[in-house]
Amino acid sequence: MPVARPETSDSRIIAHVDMDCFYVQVEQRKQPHLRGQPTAVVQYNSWKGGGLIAVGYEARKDGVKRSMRGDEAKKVCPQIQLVQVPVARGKADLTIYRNAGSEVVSILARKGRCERASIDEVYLDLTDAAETMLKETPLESLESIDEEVLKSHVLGLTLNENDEKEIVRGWLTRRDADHRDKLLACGAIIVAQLRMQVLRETEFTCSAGIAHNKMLAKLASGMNKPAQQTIVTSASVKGLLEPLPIKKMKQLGGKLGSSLQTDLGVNTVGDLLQFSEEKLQDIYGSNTGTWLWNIARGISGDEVEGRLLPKSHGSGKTFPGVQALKSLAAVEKWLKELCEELSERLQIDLETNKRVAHTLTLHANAYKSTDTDSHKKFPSKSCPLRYGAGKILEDSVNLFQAGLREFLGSYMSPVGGGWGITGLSVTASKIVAIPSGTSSITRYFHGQDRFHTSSEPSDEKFAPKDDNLSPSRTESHSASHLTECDGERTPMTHDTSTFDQHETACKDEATESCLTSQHHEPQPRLPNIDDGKRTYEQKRKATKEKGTSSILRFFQTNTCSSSSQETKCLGMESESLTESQNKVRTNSWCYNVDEIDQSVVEELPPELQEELRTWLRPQKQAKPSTVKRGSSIAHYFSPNKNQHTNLKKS
Ligand code: DCP
Repeated sequence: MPVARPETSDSRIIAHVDMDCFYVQVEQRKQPHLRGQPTAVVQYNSWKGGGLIAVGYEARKDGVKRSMRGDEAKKVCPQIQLVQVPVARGKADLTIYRNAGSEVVSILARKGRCERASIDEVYLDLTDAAETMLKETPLESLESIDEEVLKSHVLGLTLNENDEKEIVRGWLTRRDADHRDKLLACGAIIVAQLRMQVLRETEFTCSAGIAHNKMLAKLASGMNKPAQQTIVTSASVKGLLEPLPIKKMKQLGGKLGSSLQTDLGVNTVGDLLQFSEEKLQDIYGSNTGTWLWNIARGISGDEVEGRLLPKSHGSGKTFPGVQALKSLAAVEKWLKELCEELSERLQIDLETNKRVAHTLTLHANAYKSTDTDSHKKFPSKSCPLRYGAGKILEDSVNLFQAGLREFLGSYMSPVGGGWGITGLSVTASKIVAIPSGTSSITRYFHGQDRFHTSSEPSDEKFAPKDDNLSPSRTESHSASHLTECDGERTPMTHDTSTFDQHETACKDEATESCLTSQHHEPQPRLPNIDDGKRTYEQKRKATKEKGTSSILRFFQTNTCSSSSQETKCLGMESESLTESQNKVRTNSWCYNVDEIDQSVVEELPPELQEELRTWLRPQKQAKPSTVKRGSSIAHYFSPNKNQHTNLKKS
């Protein structure tokens, strides 16, 4: 459930920066003749022209929407340019978009703490930069203010059509402004500079919200698009929040929001204001009650995490209609593709960023042809991650089989048909950095020794990748540690989330369904620590000789085949656990939804995204279409800038 975090300061300056029609911009940069043309990016699946996944603003003017397929888009906008996403391994390859996002992040991170929230969204904490600017340059003495700043939308400011910019200038330079508003003004100047820098260096436009916390900044960034920025003053918070449908608030898109609607008759944030904190605490518990009371007043203490890299990696594909996979062989074939892609990305992350992932999760969408229980979902399954495409595949297949058995129930045979898979994804999460040098690996192995020999919580700081030491090879995962994820994404009490709040896989006790893990034959070999140490010593020696790319090589040399003696990463049926194995259960491997990066979800096919988003709260807030004023940036690349088509009037 959501957790209330007190504001560390009510004078923080937080920005949320969101790229405009991102994939379209990436394609337009690649193919400049598309600039200024109505353009959309479509999925690789060409059925009915392919599903639109990004729509440029010129096409939006003509009524093209993301929910359309290419054929429909052509009907409403015959001149539309449809660009197919790049394809690799029979599925969309999002590498260029991911890399383009990284380019932007590297620029935005120059002025303050930066959190990459999705493939095209970033939070910035600009408090220090704004404070410094204010100290150095009193705003009232500013002589020239950049056009881009003057075009800011200041919520709550009454504008006169004729001199909008002068009114904004007046607001920015007010002598009698309170400290918080002055900091916001500095934040607006900094964000405008950053956005212009992004444009100069990457040719991409973006929009931004500037506020005193993440929640408000995020709400504002989509209010005036494309290529504009919106400032949320303290005085405007009430007016901004009150009319907002409760379901549009982050973390209220799911069951908690539904409960507020049905149980309390709360439909807008304003409705929530009628309830006292005590009343909300009585109903939803003290943390969630306080959190609800706070968000209704625009209070949110979530910190911007300093994180420029994705929190997880995922690879997925859908198999709609007749393409549904109906045999284990077909599933394995596709899992191979997905796992190879995932493995490649893990290797790149390891090589480039010296980071390793701990957890592998398999998610699937499935149906039973003789379904009496049509609402039952295929349970997501997780296990410790072992490096190497072969091992990831092996573990994924096992996770799949365990999920399928559970999905079908005991009365149906997994091999007997009668089921179909319409979506598959594999995700690597719980990614941590390895401190440079082999000493980190040493520490890792020490941690792993403890992991296997005591019931104390393991040192999971370093990734378990050695065959003999990998928990995936040696651990059985208890019922309470492999978590079935079904339902709303809800916050947790510890601070690890990519997206402001902190979640567990399962919303509440009622919906939590934790799975018994299952080992398959052959029975597991218990960990042989000596083997592990020996292996490590060999590797250490070898890598020392090989030089500085040791970490990568180390893992690569550990990605060879798995022996038939190997323990599968899936747990055993609980009744088959030995006492010692049960003992290991206390070293939990708990899969948490907050280990999944929203950007990873966005990279999955839409059907899988939809499914996953039932337990990952929605990232995109409502984007009111009342765009009032134009943007010079928006027309930067217009083939005929003189026409100056005002996109916002569309
Ligand atoms: N995306 C996707 N599938 C979806 C939603 C989005 O593949 N169902 C991809 C394409 C988008 C990118 O993610 O370009 C970012 O998504 P946004 O929701 O931020 O939308 P856009 O950036 O396209 O447009 P906007 O300017 O409205 O933010």
